[in-house]
Amino acid sequence: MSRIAHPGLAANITTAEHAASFIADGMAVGMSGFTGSGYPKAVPIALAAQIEAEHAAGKPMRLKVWTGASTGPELDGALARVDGISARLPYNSDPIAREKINAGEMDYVDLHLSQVAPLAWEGFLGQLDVAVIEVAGVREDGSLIPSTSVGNNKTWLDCAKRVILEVNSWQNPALEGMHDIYYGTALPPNRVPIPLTAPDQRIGQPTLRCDPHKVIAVVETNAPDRNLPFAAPDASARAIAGHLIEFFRHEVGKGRLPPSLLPLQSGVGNIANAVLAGLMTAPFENLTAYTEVLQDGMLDLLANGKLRMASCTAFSLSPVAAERLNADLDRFRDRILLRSQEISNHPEVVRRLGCLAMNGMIEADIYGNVNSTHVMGSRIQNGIGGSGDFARNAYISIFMSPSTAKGGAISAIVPHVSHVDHIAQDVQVVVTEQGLADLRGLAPRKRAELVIENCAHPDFRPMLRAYFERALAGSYGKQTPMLPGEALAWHQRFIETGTMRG
Ligand code: 0RQ
Repeated sequence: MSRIAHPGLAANITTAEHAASFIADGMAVGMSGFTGSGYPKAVPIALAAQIEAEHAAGKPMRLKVWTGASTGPELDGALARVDGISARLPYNSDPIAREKINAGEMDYVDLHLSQVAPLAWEGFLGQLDVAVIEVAGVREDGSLIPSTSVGNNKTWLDCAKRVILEVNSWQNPALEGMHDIYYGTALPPNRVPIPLTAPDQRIGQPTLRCDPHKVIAVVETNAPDRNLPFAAPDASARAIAGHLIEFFRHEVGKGRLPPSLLPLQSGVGNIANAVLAGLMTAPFENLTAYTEVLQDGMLDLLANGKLRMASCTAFSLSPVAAERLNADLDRFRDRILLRSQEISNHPEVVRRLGCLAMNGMIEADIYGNVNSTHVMGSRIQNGIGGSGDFARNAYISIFMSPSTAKGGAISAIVPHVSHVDHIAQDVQVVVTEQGLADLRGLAPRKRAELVIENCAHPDFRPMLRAYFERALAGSYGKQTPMLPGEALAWHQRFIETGTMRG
């Protein structure tokens, strides 16, 4: 049975190649997609072929590509490989695009994910020419059934001059009804409170609005989302999870957290997933999640009943977990809500609900400033994603990482971060496999002692102590002791010698 119940849109069905031919050099294209879910699978590949042909004919063709967050190899990978992206926002984890960005060949605008839609509405990002949006179906009235991510789809559909739809019949029809799309946002001075006071509350409608007159092409696909598998939690990830769960137990004991905790936010990556796995056997029941992505670990928590419900903007599931969810969607559909990313990550809502924000990091410094994005201060890894949306507004803001990287050559605890994403005020707890530093309410010198003693790897701890003592003695000021000439010497040493070890 056709997934396209609107007669006008059904008459617009065409090939991916024809749809792609509407996109021209210099255009800004808003694509669906968020952490490997719900991105268009056919038009970007056809577009890449078109770009390659244009380049072969000596003609320029590069696009500005806007998405929800990361996508799949058929989108970022395909377009980056043919040098088809001049500028990319707001989050990328594709290795080919990453190389182009780090080679200085592609502009990358790394934004807080909650802010992308408002920036577009405000006109600060410029004109959006075309939206290319994957949906699970089209209703008779022309409204769209979203697929496995919502991301910025509502905004791209509203702002774009023209729309191309991909209707993916691989997506489970039971997705219909799982989404909550809120149309109550307005720009200042007319902005009103977001009326959401609980993670499971619905404040919008299940479908996306779309003006059928803007739709220039509809392409039918049948292709899976392509998320990457997670690594099984190693000893280090399990230790991090253990420290964090012990911390939550302690906070419940002190009466600072309820026994069912507060809505969980868990970031991307293997460590975040391992922490969720750790919650499977932890003594907390009736958990909720108000988060950005629903990972394998959260699906397991939903399946075993520990997690009552999860609100997110996208699935970020391994292929095995995606198949599992797809095969058993009826079991989960009333307990998962997918929202637009300006709502899933909304600072006002995160603050109101009191989320427990748990995000990965590249490195933290002794004062608790956190670098989530840049290796050695200049090479982008992924992007800030939603970590800043949650960290600043969380009830407790937690950052976690193994204490070393690259086989022990790099310390994740450093004298000074080589790039700052989260200032010390936004970082309350730092966790490594070595231990946990609860920095709430502490002044900088106390924070430094705790981070060094609890979180640094024993191989690097003496070096950090020695630096801190020299800084205490020789610093220009004593509030946040620092030796500017030495503060980034560890990174410089790594760049020159391949190790931070002295
Ligand atoms: O590189 O793959 O080349 O070996 O960084 O590191 O240890 O696999 O950790 O998967 O948890 O990711 C911060 C990147 C951690 C992630 C980051 C290298 C390491 C490896 C990955 P290789 P791991 P994770 C909401 C929240 C920002 C977005 C965010 C991230 C690679 O958590 O992107 O939080 N966060 N969003 O070797 C040099 C160091 C390093 C280092 C790690 N100190 N120095 N390299 N690496 N630490 C969700 C969304 O926003 C979508």
